[in-house]
Amino acid sequence: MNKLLPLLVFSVLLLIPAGAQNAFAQDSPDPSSMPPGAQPETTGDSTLTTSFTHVGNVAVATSTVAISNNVNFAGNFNLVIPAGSTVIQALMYTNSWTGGTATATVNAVNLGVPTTTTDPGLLNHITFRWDATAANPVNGLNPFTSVIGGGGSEPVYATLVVVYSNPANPNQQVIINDGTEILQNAGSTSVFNGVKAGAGTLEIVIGSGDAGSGSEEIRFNGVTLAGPGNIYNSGLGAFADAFQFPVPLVAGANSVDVITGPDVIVWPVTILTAPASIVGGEFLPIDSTALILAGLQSSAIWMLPVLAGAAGVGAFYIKTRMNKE
Ligand SMILES: [Ca+2]
Ligand SMILES: [Ca+2]
Repeated sequence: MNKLLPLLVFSVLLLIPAGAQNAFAQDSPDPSSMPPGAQPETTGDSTLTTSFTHVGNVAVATSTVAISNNVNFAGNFNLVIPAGSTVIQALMYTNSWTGGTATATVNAVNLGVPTTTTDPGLLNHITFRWDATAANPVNGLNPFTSVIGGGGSEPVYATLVVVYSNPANPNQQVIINDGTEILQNAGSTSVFNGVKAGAGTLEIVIGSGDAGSGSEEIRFNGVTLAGPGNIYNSGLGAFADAFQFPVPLVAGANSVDVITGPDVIVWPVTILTAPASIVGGEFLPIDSTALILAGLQSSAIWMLPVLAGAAGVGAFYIKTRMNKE
């Protein structure tokens, strides 16, 4: 028996903060660069979880820049954002291997106080994440600065993730999983829930990968996308890598495995763009684990963007099937 509970929820977009964790990496599997007493975390104990899910005519633009341990750095995020787009959310990430604090600007806008996450196995490693939406990222170059202080050191990457809407986009969902996962001789699995079967795009940012080592691999739903071999190799410069893969999606949960050998890495953010949410008038499942709807904890949550009003304000029609068949 299914019982349908309709809800009408108005929202500019669906921003679903779940239990966010952020992850980052270290510039090397070289314990000499670790703080006294700290050891490289060797297990997949801090998997990235879904922090935000956007649904609608959305897409994502990302840019990662290698920082090479400079605690006072500047650079440019180079984004590809089509004309006619509206920025919905921007997030900037960077890291420190030794605690401390961080400030940042994008397009000369001070981003304020970041949220932070750590890996339980290496608490001195901090991932800083700023809401950079107010910096209004644009197509092309977006200058940024960051200063790591308070004893922090060894930032290895800076990443800007921009979710934008554009009428030319298909109806999609952009799922952002983040946190702080440090790995050595280990792998970690991050899961995207509520996905519709079809073709998607997976993005992965890795810090602290060195040109050496092997046994490094990326898998999606158990299928190898890269490696095994040396794939975290400071491809963007010391010490950052970014990957983008087309991926076949299955309905429901889809998983990405990041695996490393002796090379210590940090994994702070991974993003899946997938088709959403309506086909043939049927409601397709949205990330039910990330949805926080007061009192609605059912087996499945169905959602339909209903209309778009002025200034891009959208409406979402949400139904919940309370009882399993
Ligand atoms: Ca870990
Ligand atoms: Ca490597």
